[in-house]
Amino acid sequence: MRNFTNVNDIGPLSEALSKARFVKENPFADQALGKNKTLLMVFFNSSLRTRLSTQKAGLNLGMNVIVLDINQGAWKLETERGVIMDGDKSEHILEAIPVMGSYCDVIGVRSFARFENKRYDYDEVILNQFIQYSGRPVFSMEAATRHPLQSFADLITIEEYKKSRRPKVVMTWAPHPKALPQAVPNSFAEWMNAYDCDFVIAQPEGYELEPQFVGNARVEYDQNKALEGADFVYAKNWAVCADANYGKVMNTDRSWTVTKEKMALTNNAFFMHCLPVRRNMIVSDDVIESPQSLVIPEAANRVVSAQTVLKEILLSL
Ligand code: AN0
Ligand code: CP
Repeated sequence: MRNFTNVNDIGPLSEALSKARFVKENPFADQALGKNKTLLMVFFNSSLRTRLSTQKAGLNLGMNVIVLDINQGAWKLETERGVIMDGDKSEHILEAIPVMGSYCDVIGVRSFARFENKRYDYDEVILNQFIQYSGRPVFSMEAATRHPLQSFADLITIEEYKKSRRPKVVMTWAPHPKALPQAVPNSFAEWMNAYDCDFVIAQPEGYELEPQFVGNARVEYDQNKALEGADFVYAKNWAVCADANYGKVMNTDRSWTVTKEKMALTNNAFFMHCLPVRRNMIVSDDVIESPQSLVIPEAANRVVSAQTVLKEILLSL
């Protein structure tokens, strides 16, 4: 594997899961693999988990790790070609990317949807520029349309906790005051479609995701009905995806918050969320604090997904 941007890059999920199990049980088995190899992590947006877990994954593999926060101390980057740069941007991304590539062996990039232009976001312009111009393997640390390291960690967690061969997994939209990208729900849907489970997406009218991500999921507009018999409840907010109101918040209906009453409709489901989460908007205190809440082990598995992916990339160098 050279680049890791979506579910197809990792190969068959059963094999990816057994590689992840090995990494989890033997975190320091591959210390020699990363010796004298440098991982550069580039952040255009904030992060807690991705930053720490990916750094830890690189260290476990014996890599040197450097981190750049573009918006804190780096030059402001122009990303459009052909622009007369007489504004506040001091450097063009077309020089910055190959320069960054010259300082490392592998690059991770976090670059969220900007919600200015749907085509620009859904074409993954920034991530693809890194792939095209860095000369290095590139992996996504959440790009405009997907968050594959998160989805892989989610899958590892579901595999670890599932009680039946083919669990019912319900991804439910939940309210949030600010517009959030579709990357996490798109990506989770993409991975669940590739996995053997009964996958349902619960959402209000107007919050449809792009068909390429919905895949074979059952879309349900009645959250209570969707939750019936669920084994896993995966909550997430996302902003409107449709062209007309792209990136807008059209609904903050708190009846979609995941509460104890909602969880009572399920098959004693586990609760999942990628974090960060706003309590009592997305999920009530009692649900996220309950024994059924997997948010902490789910976040811990981010080291495992990142290390499994980095290991595959290092093996391909
Ligand atoms: C981001 C999102 O929803 O995509 C990152 C989640 C991992 N969340 C926020 O910006 C709050
Ligand atoms: N889940 C996740 O990616 O968290 P951060 O935004 O803190 O990295």
